[in-house]
Amino acid sequence: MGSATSELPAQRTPLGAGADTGLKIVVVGGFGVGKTTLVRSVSEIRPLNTEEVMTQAGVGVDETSAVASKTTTTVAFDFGRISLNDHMVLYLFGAPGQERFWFLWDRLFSGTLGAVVLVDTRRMDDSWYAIDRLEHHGTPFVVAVNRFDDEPVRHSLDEIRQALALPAHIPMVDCDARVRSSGKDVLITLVDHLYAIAMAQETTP
Ligand SMILES: Nc1nc2c(ncn2[C@@H]2O[C@H](COP(=O)(O)OP(=O)(O)OP(=O)(O)O)[C@@H](O)[C@H]2O)c(=O)[nH]1
Ligand SMILES: [Mg+2]
Repeated sequence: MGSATSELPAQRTPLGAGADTGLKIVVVGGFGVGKTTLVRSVSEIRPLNTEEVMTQAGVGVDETSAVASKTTTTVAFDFGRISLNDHMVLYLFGAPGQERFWFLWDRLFSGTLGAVVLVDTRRMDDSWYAIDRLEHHGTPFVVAVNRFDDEPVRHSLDEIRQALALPAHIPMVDCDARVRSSGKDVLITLVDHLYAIAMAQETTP
């Protein structure tokens, strides 16, 4: 046997240096809303992506009309990591968006503290399934509207809230999933929301 130990990778750093809280967060939403883009843009580690090239076989199965320039799709999940501060590290899981992979979602939700629902206003009804599943699991979430440049009309967050029938206490933010600082703001909104829920539970007798 060779000296296998010398080939072992460097020791794992479980959390960011000095961090003591790791939170599992999922990013969900319809097909092609930018989930992989968000995880990629905020992750500090090289994100794990399970992208596959879309082929002719998907024609008629996957709804690609609104995302014509898209050439790959997530077939399992994305994984990334970001330290929000010295104490808190988020583990990010991006769900696959195509309907035929939705059966993976319930597994992905296990142990999840909170979720980001990404919304594309050109295809708002694609978000309904994500919101329904999260409500069913009782998983707290925030809604981030990923603004694409070719939106025919720019709807306000209030209009989008109404269209999604979202209660007033669920935070909504605009974002550009391609921009790291914007993605990070979305995650901070979610952590603040989780913190507010935890505080409210603590003060309820
Ligand atoms: N113009 C614009 N393009 C974006 C934005 N966010 C993502 N994109 C592009 O939209 C395409 C789809 O993004 P993905 O991140 O693959 O979407 P996804 O939600 O992971 O897709 P699935 O996993 O297949 O459901 C990519 O080509 C991105 O570069 C955005 O905010 N603006
Ligand atoms: Mg993806």
